[in-house]
Amino acid sequence: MEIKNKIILAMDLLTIDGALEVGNSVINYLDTIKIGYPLALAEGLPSIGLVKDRFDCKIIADFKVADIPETNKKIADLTFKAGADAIIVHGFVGPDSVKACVDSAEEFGTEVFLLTEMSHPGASRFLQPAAEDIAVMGMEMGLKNYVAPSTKPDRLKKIREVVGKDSFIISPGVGVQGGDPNQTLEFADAIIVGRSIYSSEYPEEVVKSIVDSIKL
Ligand code: 3DU
Repeated sequence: MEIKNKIILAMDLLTIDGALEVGNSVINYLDTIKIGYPLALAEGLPSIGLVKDRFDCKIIADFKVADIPETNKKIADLTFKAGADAIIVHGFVGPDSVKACVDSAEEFGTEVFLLTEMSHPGASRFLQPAAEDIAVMGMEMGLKNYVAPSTKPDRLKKIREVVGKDSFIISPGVGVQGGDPNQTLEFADAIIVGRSIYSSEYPEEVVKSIVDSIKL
């Protein structure tokens, strides 16, 4: 996926009006927006199409899909029907569950991002020990897109080693969670930033300063 300025906005606002307002002020600097449960549950699945149409941008649906294959397929189908260009899928549920989302993406001409490891401290208990194996599974399945944490550069580096230089890694946790843009981009292809941007009084200035600081 081509991502302008290597930055993805995590649009975790609870109103579509708020999302459109933030989007308006930053859209000159980015072309990819991540929509997850906060906005989709608050304003419904149509918020995906609304944001996409308003800003003519790509939407990554962060639904961290983690169910049995049959249910995963239904979730992915509905998400892509709503206009998402990509969906984030948990890897720990195993290859059959992930494949159900891949099958859906193939039908819609969209993409799957495989979530390997998460950025919060608690992820070290269960997900971290499995993360490299999850990445290996992704490679065995021929997947190209991965999600790995910016808050743990050593872990991000490990995941990059497993998936190789030709895979595409997007990395959440930059900003409020402590991840650094340039350190993250040593191993990731794009950073995901949420609160640092949308909670700021001046979202445009924040995005501009991140983009300026990134060594593209
Ligand atoms: O911490 P921020 O406000 O910049 O938002 C980070 C976003 O990325 C947010 O949507 C969160 O749900 C998502 N995310 C992680 O933060 C960490 C992960 O491992 C996976 C997704």
